[in-house]
Amino acid sequence: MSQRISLTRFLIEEQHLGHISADLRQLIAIVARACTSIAITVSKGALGGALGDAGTGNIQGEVQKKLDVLSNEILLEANAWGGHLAACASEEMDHCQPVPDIYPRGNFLLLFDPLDGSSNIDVNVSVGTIFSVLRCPEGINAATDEHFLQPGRRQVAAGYCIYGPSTMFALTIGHGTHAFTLDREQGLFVLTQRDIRIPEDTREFAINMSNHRHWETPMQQYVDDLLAGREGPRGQDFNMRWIASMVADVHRILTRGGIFIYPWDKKDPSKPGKLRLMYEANPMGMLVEQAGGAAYNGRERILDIQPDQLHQRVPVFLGSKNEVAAAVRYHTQAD
Ligand code: P6P
Repeated sequence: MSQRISLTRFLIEEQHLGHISADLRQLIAIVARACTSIAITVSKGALGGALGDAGTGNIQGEVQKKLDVLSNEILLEANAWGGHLAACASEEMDHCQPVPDIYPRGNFLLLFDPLDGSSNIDVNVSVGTIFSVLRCPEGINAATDEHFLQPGRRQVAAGYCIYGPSTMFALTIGHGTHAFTLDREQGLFVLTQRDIRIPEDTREFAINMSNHRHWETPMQQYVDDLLAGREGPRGQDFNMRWIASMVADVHRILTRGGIFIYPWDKKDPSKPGKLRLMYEANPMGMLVEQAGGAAYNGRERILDIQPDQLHQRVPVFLGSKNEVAAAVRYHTQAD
């Protein structure tokens, strides 16, 4: 059997290559361990007593699931005492949370969606944790929301953990995108995909078609041309997938290519999109770009967007770079 490389060994080798510092290595290892705890809790399902609603809501106005709250607490507790972090920000918290005064603080900012797709939890569909790491600005000890407002190209690491038939941890530290599979018997992640490459072309798109009538015209035209298949302007047939769990849809795209789209729609014109920039679009955008794909908001590169709010939303087009370019062309030509 070829030599198994654990996440621990992978991170130490990346540190020896000068790709990451000891503190960032520790941060990623702690996040991965927290995800293992979440995986164990999620996999218990109804037997874990943590299904259903928490009876609370988050800043997005969304009902929180018990597992949303529990996953958030697991990540906060795991990252509090290590001395590698200045503050955390989460979809489940209105504002960022500095590391408690009783613990040493470090130079990184951690953002996460602790359990993305949690509406799928109660129907036993794959969900996941998404995380993003930024540097804390020099000289800042008590970070506030404004210190998190950095464009996605400033991320030093990004990843997700997908809780599916197997539990997998996808990671980039700016030198490719890699995936690890959880060996539950040994309680460690093992490298199973090094240097993932997304095919540049695809015949598979992922979108929630029920919103078609609410989209901008170029968005409708782009999808209508996909549906027209080989008789239409694209000259080939396309397949569709929509899991309604971003981590699962993105994992499929990292694994076999495709394009994932959550565009702006006029259901609520005040919202620029459904997905959140800082802890969904940015980390997924870095993972996809590092695997040779592209991530746009329909017109500009997601990682170049200068955030002005911690929980701001953004339209998302990501995946096989030639298909993302095609979708963007429909929008820029319409402009
Ligand atoms: P819809 C899950 O709630 C989520 O934030 C993403 O994981 C997913 O891609 C999207 O929303 C699904 O949205 O409108 O299809 O339910």
